[in-house]
This record gives sequence, structure tokens and C-alpha cells, in this order.
Amino acid sequence: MALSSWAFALSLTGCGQRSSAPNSSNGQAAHAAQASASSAPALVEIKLRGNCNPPQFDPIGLWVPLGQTVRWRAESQTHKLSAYHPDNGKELRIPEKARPWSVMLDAGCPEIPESFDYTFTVEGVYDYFCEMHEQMGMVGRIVVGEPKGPAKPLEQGIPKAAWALMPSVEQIMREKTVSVPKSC
Ligand SMILES: [Cu+2]
Repeated sequence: MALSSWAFALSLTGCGQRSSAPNSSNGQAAHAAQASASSAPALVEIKLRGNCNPPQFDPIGLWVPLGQTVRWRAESQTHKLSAYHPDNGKELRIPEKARPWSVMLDAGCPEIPESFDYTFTVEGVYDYFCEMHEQMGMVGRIVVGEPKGPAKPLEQGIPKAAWALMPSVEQIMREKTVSVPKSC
């Protein structure tokens, strides 16, 4: 168990560690209503599981059409969800014209949002990670429309353990949704 990661998380958030958390809150319900009113395609959700070994995004690989809104939701523990982008201190692994994101999410801390919505308006391959659990393999990939560059096909800038789990673009195009075995 990476104690230093937890210590880092706790010092950042000021929230106590939680082994489990409720699935929803009133604030999230209002947020969801707002999101569904403004976008035609149904919301697609990716869960952030901190209690898994290793911590994981589920699904880890996803294809969506252009204009799709994706919601990441913390199911357990604290995470920092970030795009692979120079703004986040990483190699560029999302389309050049796409705006990067970096947000703290927590499954139960009142001061930190539980979920984050992002609408994909640029086609291509998006690789992202959790800053707290990247070394353990917590990464994900989304293909929007046609899988054109410049997201790098190689493991440049990604830890070995994470790269071993990352689904290929080909697998995502074939299966549309790729999950890793649930280990929690
Ligand atoms: Cu995480």
C-alpha cells in the first residue's frame, strides 16, 4: 500500500480517508440535471475506483462520438484526474487543439467535487491519468470519432505499470468500451 500517496492525498484535501462512500449527493443531482438539459447524447460515465488494486478507471478504454459528454465519478477515495498535456507537466497525448483538464475528485469529501464532466469537441485520441495513482497504473484512453493523432502511440511519458494496462486504439475501435478486471 502506497502510504505516501495517501498522506499526500490527505494533506491536500483535509478530508479523512474513507473506505467507502455513498453513490450520490444532492449537489450532484442538480449538476446532473443541468448537464442533461444542455447536451443531446446520453451521458457516458467512467468510475474512479480507489479501492481496487491497482486503482482504476472503469472503463479504462472508451470510444465516443464527437460532441459526447463524459462524466468521471469518484466511486472511492481521492483522485486527481488530468490529461496528458504540458500544462499538467506531461507529454502531449491529447489532440493539439483540445483543451486539457486537471481536477481533484473525491468520493465523500464535501469540499471536493465527486464528478467532472467534459464535452469532447475535437476528434482524436485522449490519454489521461490520475496524478495520485499513475505509478500504480491508473490511466485511461478515450477515442473521439476518428482516431487521428497527435496522441503518441508509444509509451513515451507513461509509467511501465500504467502502459501495460492501457488498451490499444485498435482494441477501443473494435470493442468501443474496454474494462479491466475488477480487482476490488
Ligand atoms: Cu486515483
